[in-house]
Amino acid sequence: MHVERYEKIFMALTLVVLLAALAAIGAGVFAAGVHLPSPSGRMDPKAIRQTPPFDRPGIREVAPGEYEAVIIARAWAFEPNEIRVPRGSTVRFRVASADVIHGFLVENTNVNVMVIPGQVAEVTARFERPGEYVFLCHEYCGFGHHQMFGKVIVE
Ligand SMILES: [Cu+2]
Repeated sequence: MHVERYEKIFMALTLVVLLAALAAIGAGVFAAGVHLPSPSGRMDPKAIRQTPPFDRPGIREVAPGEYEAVIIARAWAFEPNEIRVPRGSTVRFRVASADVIHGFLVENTNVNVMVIPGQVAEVTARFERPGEYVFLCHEYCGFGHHQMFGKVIVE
C-alpha cells in the first residue's frame, strides 16, 4: 500500500490532536477533579418528611460561619422559602424533591442544580456581600411553577 508523504503527516497530526484531547480530558478528570454533578445521597420522596435531614427543613449553623440549608422542593414551593445568614457565610444547600423534578438556582451565585425525586442535590456557596439573593425553580414543574421561589437574605 502506498501512502503519500503529506497523508502521513496529516495522519500523525490527527493522532497528536486526538492524544492531546484525551490527555486534556484525563487531566481534567483525574488531576483537577472535574466531574458531572452526581447525587450526594438518595431518599424516598414519599417518605421525605420522615427522612433526616428533611424531617426538619431549615437553616442551621454547623460550624462558625458555616451553615447547612435543608430545603424541600415541592409543587409549588420551597420549604423554607426564606433563609437568613450573616455576611461571609458559607452555606451548603441540601435540596430534595417531594414529588416531581424541580430545579434550584440562586441568583448571582454558582448554585444551579436539578432536584430529581429520589436524589439529594447538594451545592455550596459563599455569601460575601449583604443583600437578597432570590432562588427559584428552573425546571418546569406544572401549573404553579412560576410562583416557586424564595430568597436568601444575607445580613
Ligand atoms: Cu418548577
